[in-house]
Amino acid sequence: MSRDGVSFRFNSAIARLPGNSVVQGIRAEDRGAPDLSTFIEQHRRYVAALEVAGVAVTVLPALEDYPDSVFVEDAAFCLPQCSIALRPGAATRRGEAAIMAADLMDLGHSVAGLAGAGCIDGGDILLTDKTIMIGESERTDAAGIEALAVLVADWGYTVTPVETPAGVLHFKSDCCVLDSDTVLATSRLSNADYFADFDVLQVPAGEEAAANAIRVNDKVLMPEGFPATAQLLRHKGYSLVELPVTQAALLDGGLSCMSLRFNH
Ligand code: CIR
Repeated sequence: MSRDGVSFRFNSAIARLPGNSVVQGIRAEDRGAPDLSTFIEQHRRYVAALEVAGVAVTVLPALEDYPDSVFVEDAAFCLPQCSIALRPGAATRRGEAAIMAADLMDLGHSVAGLAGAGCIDGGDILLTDKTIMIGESERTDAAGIEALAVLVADWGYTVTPVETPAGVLHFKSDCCVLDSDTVLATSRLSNADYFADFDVLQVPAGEEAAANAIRVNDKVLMPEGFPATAQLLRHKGYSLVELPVTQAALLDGGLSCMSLRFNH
């Protein structure tokens, strides 16, 4: 079933400020710790860009016990019908889900939990207008994918299990929705046949990190510093907002990870 716009038309979002502990965030390769004041400024610009795109953003306070909690997307998954508390695959992040579930309930969401003991990071969930693609990864396992598939079936959504490429943190590190029929993806994913039902714009070689972008209403928010990808998207008619995300990138994070976006 196609649900036009469910994957990119939003009126609300939740973000969380980075705290002092963000310097201890998980990273695959240590290229230095983020600088907190620069991170806060980049986060402020990110929230402002969401607002300009037409989204009311709730910014939650920092959680010092959870260094990676600025990456709110990994703790929950929001659909118009219900929000789902996830089970992040990294042990140091597991407790973020219960805190986010309580925050979502405070904001009036009904929140369901995953049955069983499977894990899912929200970064592996690509909501499209056709299906929900979920990448199995080092953080997301088959049991977690199945548990989420059972929950969302109640609202008529299908789940398509896929593989997050080896060495890539999350499925959405490498792709994003641009509209109901179009995705932006790196060659690692566009060659994998996952997007047979979509038109695929391939991220130019050397600019793979540009795939962690987000379509929000009539804007595409993308990381700055990727001119070939920006030119490709502009040529296709997308209205871009380029944002600095150097501090999140030091922790393998990007634009999609720093908000939960939904219609409420
Ligand atoms: C982590 O390794 O969990 C964080 N340092 C980065 C999480 C980024 N989240 C995302 O891509 N959805």
